[in-house]
Amino acid sequence: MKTLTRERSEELKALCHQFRVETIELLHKLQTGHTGGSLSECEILVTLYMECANITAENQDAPDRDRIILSKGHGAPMLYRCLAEKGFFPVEEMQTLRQVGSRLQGHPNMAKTPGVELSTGPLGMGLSAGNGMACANRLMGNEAYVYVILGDGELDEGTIWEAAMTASKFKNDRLIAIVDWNKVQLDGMSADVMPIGDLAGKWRSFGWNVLECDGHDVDSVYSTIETAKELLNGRPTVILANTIKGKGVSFMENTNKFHGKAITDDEYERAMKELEVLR
Ligand SMILES: Cc1ncc(C[n+]2csc(CCOP(=O)(O)OP(=O)(O)O)c2C)c(N)n1
Ligand SMILES: [Mg+2]
Repeated sequence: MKTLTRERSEELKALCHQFRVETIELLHKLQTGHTGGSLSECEILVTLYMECANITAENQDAPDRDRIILSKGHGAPMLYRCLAEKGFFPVEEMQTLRQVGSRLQGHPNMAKTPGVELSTGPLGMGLSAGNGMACANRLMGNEAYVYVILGDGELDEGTIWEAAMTASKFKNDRLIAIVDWNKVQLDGMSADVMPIGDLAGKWRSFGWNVLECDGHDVDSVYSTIETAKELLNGRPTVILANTIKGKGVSFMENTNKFHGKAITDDEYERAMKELEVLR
């Protein structure tokens, strides 16, 4: 099993903490944006972009680059922060988030934003597109990986399961789906909105390899993604990443309340204290 060095692991953890703080600061300042899902996907995106995927601002047009699709497009703030870190655009541009004329819209737009592989926002689209990209890569002889980040609420969309069937039919074993499995969605707990049952068993029955990890532990996320990359057994792989919606700020955790609501001044101060920015 591949592991991060202690030093790199600490660097990634520090980056995650920094991105959490910056995301909350920005969304508070703007009084708009999706906080809960951004905090939830943080370690997944940071580990993927900074460590596992072959994606750089320099290779962004190379046909054999890896691709990351944020299918749960409302998690755009954390995606943009990672893209800025990779040099796709200046980090100062984050301040234009969700403003008219900005390249950084509320949901990712592949026509506007460097590094965005697919426009998303309507849930349920990313796996089908990722599947097509994986098929195209195989036809062209590219040994590139396609990563698709899905929300657990997003799995209620029927299109996900059509794509799941199709990916296994086409034996796309360089297609890796990662479920941000925080068990919460927009208007409640996922189990209440639409009980999905045995999630691992469902994916397995659709012909996928299933791995599980702690989605807030960069070491666990890294090792599991690297394991998924090496499976190459004719099946696509899904990683069920156990996460917490709103991770990092106690009163934002495990609730749908901070799915997309403006952060008040009081909430902001309490959050910054918890994150040890304010004392
Ligand atoms: C097709 C579609 N239906 C409804 C919505 C509205 N919507 C935006 S986010 C969301 C909940 C998503 O929950 P989940 O996938 O679990 O995301 P996370 O918990 O990571 O924020 C919904 C219903 C949408 N964007 N697209
Ligand atoms: Mg969710």
